[in-house]
Parts: sequence; structure tokens; C-alpha cells
Amino acid sequence: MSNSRGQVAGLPRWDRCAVMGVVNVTPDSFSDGGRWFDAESAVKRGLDLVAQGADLVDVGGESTRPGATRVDEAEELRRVIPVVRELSAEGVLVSVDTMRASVAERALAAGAVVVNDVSGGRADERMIPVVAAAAVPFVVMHWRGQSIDMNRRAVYADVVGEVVDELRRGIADAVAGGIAEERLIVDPGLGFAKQAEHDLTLVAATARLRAELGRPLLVAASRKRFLGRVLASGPDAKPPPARERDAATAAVTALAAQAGAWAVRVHEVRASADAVRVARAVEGAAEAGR
Ligand code: PMM
Repeated sequence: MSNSRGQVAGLPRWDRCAVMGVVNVTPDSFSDGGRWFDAESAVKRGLDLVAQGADLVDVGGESTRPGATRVDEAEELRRVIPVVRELSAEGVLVSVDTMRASVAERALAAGAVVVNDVSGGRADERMIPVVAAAAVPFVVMHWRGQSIDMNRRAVYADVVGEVVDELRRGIADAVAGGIAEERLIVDPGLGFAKQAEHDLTLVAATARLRAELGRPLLVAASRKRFLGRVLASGPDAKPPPARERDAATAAVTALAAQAGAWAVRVHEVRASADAVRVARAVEGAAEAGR
């Protein structure tokens, strides 16, 4: 199993599923908005996540929660760039979570080593050329349109088949635009134009997504609505708030790691860092017993 996770050119080769910690420098992200909104607390949070076992830190300045409207470019730059610069200077592997080529470009100049674009290059026509020129790893996420109205696009006859087809097109467009295939990471985009049952079906299909797409797979389930739905209890079936979904997130981490995910993207790192290590140990035992 250990080699089936795949390798991303330009990043270290971890012998297990990697953990990407999230720092949202936003007032309004659905799960942690407002908590690390000034640069100093965002940098401190990033360093804490590394201390807890994060291999990479994903820094974003724009909320993509369902219904969110876009932040303007100047504000996104103001939020993200100082945090990227400082964390990179501390030796942290930083990925920048942005749909804007200008933000990606400035973040790369400030030391970021990965571009994580939830639109997979579709929101900004300059994104693919910028990433191609910088020759850095690029996350192609499954995306059907901006968050403001994405829920109406959550219509599938065969969610896994359609996500595979659409991500294959994303891979092909990135490669046609000059990004080396070995730098691509793919992501099913849990919660983006998906209903809870679509998200669960995609998590169940982790090994298939990995096999059919042929690129390392990032799974970003952390605190998402579908976990709230799974955990909903009481007479009114009320989902717990986002910050009470971290144990459920770690459960998805264990499942994804066992199914061959390359990395998970999580807000609370410690439990997931433990989960990927347990998954690796179990995998090692299985290999030894073979
Ligand atoms: N989800 C969010 C933000 N960025 N990036 C990738 N690659 N995949 C995701 O699923 C993803 C992402 C939204 O969640 P957040 O607001 O809690 O960070």
C-alpha cells in the first residue's frame, strides 16, 4: 500500500498519508472564521499546527463556505501574504488556498510551495499559466462553480463517475496549460456542490478515485456539513457545531489513509496526525505478514 499513495514532484516523500493543517485568515470561514484573523495569531496558529504534526500548512484568505460572496483581491492579499511569508521563513511548507492567480503569484514569491485552488484553475484564466511558470505542485479540486450558488449544482446520477470525469478534464487542462503532471494533486472537493450523501459516497470511493485518477489524492473532510449530518442527534436531529466535529474528522482521516489518500486537510491536526501514524503502522504490519 505504501507506494500506492503516489509522489508529488517538488514535495518530500512521506512514508504515510500526509497531514495538511488549515489556517483560514478570514472573518467568516464556516468552521474557524475569525479565530486567526490577524497575521500574528494566524502565524502562531500555523506554527502550533506544525508542532502538532502537520506536514504542510494551507493558508487561505477567502471563505468558500456555501453561499459565501467573494472577498476582493486587495483584501485577500492583505490577509494572506504576511502569513505565508512568516511561516515560510520559519521553514514551514506552505500551501496557498486561493482562486486568484495574483494571490498565488505573490504567495509563491513570499515562499509558498503549493497552490491549492478549489476551482482547479477554472475561476481565473491566469492561474494555470502562473503555476506552470512557477513549476510548483497544484491541487486540482472538483468544482462546479462559485460558492454563492454551488448547492444548486449538487445534482449527480453517478457522483463518483462524474467527479472522476470532471477531475480528469481538470488534470488534462492543467497539463495542456503547461503544469507537469507529476506536480498535480487531485481532490474530490467534499462539500463543494455536493449533498451529504455525495460526500459519503466519495469518501467510500477514496481507493477508486486514487486508482482511476492516477494522481495523489487530497481528502478534505474536516468539520464539513456531511459530518454534522452524520452526528446529528436529538429529537430535532440538530448537527453539532463545526468545532465539535474534530473526532469525526479524525475518523475520516483514518479511513482515507487506509484507502490510500496522499494527504488529508484538517483544522485540528493532532488527532489526524495520530491517525495517519496508526494507519501506517497497521499497513506496515500487513506488509510484514504478507
Ligand atoms: N475546502 C475548503 C477550503 N479549501 N481546499 C481543498 N483542496 N479541498 C477542500 O475541500 C477545501 C479547500 C473549505 O473548508 P474550510 O473553509 O473549512 O477551510
